[in-house]
Amino acid sequence: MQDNQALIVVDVQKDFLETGALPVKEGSQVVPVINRIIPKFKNVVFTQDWHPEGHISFASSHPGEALYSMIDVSYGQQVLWPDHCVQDTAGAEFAEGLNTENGVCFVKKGAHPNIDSYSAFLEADRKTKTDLAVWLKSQGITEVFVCGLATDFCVSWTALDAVDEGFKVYVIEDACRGIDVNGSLEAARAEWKKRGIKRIDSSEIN
Ligand code: VGL
Ligand code: ZN
Repeated sequence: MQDNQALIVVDVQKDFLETGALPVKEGSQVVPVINRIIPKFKNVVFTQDWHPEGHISFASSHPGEALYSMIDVSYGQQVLWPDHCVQDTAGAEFAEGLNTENGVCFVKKGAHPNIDSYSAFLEADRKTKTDLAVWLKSQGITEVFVCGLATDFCVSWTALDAVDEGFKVYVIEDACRGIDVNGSLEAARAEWKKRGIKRIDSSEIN
């Protein structure tokens, strides 16, 4: 790959693997695929979902509301998840075997108690920015390749916000796995198409 291209590895954390608190089907299968493409990039960014206890996105913070149901919050609708990726717990650690050694940038997101953050660029209030776009631009990056967990939430929101930041965006589909609640996977793909995001296979990266 070229120097203007970065890989963004989204939330490949223990809690999103098959045995985790918020299991993504076949989640662990992305690890060898991602490890294979990491060495092809000079710039690799790793993100981590990083919630405080009692986070607004946890169903346990809303007694009487069902897991995976949707509630209205100040910034719109919020899916209620099982407690996951609590800061400094084992579940928030990177998946076993993921090669994070040569990462050049590490982004923790969702740390605000009252705002969720699927995207590595922008929190769910759609106002609070992380430093990621500024950092990528300072490195001369113009194209980003997004992979990780989960396709239809953090990968998709990160990819869409990358378009808004002016990057050319690719989603490496075989290096992602989705959750798929209420048609979220189809909806994400439709949105990518509208916004010019290309879906590619890891074999196309050389
Ligand atoms: C994610 C749901 C809740 C993700 C994070 O990484 O896709 N999904 N928090
Ligand atoms: Zn989360």
